[in-house]
Amino acid sequence: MRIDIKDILGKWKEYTLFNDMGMTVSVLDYGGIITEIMVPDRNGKFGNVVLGFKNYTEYEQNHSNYFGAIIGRVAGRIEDASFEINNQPYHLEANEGHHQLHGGSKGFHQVKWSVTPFQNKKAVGIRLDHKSIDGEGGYPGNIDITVTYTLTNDNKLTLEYSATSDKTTALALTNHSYFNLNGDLKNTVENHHVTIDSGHFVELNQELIPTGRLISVDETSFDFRGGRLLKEGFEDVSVQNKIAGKGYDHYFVFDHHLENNAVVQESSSGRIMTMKTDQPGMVMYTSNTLMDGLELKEGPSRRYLGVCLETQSSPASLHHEGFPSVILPAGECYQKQTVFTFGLQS
Ligand code: FUC
Repeated sequence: MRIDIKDILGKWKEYTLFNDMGMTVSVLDYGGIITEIMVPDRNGKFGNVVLGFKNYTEYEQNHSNYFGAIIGRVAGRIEDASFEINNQPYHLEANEGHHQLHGGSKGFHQVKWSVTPFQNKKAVGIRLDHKSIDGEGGYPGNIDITVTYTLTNDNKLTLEYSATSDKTTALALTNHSYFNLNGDLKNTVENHHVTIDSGHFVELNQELIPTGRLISVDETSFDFRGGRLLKEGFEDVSVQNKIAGKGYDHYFVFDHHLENNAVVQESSSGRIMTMKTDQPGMVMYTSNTLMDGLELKEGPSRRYLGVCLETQSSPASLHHEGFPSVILPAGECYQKQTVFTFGLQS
């Protein structure tokens, strides 16, 4: 195992983690962005399984896709860019209509994190630290945040998030990697077979804001408990698939009935990715609104090119009862982890 460090544009660093199986994970200090993950297909040929820009300047200039980045303070959409804690109102920057998306325009995806690489017998990784100041972007509390990326020889990539705030605040961190198990963007994710341990998802209105209702996945294209191809949702005529731009952009609440919270499989390459987390749910976004023609590492972007599994609590909890809370009480430790394991179909 080892870590390579590359200078990027004279202002950032890219850390590439290598395990003994040949798997690599590359991460920028800017945004904590995962720029590349190389894993083998069933013939032992390595390919990149995440979307990333060809030119690094694009990460700064074109951040509305949040490729691979750490998202915060609150991932997802906050209705009317405001919320209350103990009757105290907080007003945030509205960066999508009158709502806030993914922490606003100066969210954690735009921060240069301070990075400490580490290596021991079992693992190689980096620790990213950032301090967000009380009142920043309208959010209360000085928060110290640490995100750790760890790679082990069983092809597991573990993302750990920890934080503490000196005031009660809202916090929901996630990573916004777009996975494509074909490798090197050979195809869209329409033939990705996905299993999700979830019997309910959050209903969205036309502005993609949660209505406050949880819908049962029974008899819908949102029932991934037995596995299904993503294209079934791309082609489905249901209102919820259409609202999301003909696909998925919804929060799924986990049932904890299955071994993994999610499994993604792609049969032509034979690649499988399993995901396990202690988060209560995730947004699955299938790049329904990804624009054409961005210059990515292996070719131009297009719709449905990646699938994001954004493990997190739900910002809907700020305005409605019955959703996993994003409130972090003062002095308490926020501690979450998500593990992505890469393997091959048997
Ligand atoms: C996801 C979605 C949004 C948005 C963004 C790029 O997290 O929830 O709709 O398009 O990513």
